[in-house]
Amino acid sequence: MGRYWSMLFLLIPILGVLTFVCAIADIWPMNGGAFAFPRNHWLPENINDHGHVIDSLFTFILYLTGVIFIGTSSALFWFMWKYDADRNTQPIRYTHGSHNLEIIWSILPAAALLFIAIYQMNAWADAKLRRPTEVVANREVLQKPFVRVTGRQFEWRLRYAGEDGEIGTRDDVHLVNDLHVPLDKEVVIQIESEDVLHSFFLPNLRVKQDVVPGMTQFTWFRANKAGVYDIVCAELCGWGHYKMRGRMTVEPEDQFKQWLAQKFEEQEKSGTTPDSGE
Ligand SMILES: [Cu+2]
Repeated sequence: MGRYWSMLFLLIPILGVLTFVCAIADIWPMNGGAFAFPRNHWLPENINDHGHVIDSLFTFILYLTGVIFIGTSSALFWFMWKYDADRNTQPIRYTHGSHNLEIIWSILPAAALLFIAIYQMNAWADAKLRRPTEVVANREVLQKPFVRVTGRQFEWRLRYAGEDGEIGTRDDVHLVNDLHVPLDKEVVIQIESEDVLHSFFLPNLRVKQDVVPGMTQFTWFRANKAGVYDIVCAELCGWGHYKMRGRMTVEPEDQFKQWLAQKFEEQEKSGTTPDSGE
């Protein structure tokens, strides 16, 4: 009887590996075809110049954990198969563990984690530490954000810098959930929270930044394909978390400027400025 159970355990690595192979090779049912369900289950289209760095890190870790997963679940199957109680004629021998094995399976994972920590350092620095710079009056300074995103239950409030390039002045444009980004241009976004923890996630740009109340943070990217994409909250932030979505429109810079000027005009005409906390 025990051998049937061991077969069940063998199914886990087989089905698991099949799922990922179908996703990576883009074949049914993990592809984006007409009858596929769920659709486009793998990574969304990457439109960030730096996105491939994140994707290859993701793939590398997936392969690494995949190999370990196959190894450990095969071993589990093998032991259940070989030492099935019904078929075991040998007398049972008790053991209190192996010192050597303990050392090996402590050192191997530690080494793997250390390797990943060092291997991803540059990608982390590019995404989180090396904010783009610009030259102002012959001095190299950190690039200013063109929009401030404020997460609150349950929407993204946006405050665009307007023509003067400064956030917090009279020509700012206030909008909700409607982020527009100039195409092929390195941009900086300022991120804040008004209430609880959120996470500002742009799946197509491979950008994800926790939004922490009381902290002002920055993220930057260069979008290289025009279109309309998702903004999602990736941190459970309350009952309405699921609907905390926005829209990101990537468009050529002149079009972006035109759009912003038009939004400013509309705002002036209506005479109302959404309450954005200041
Ligand atoms: Cu949220």
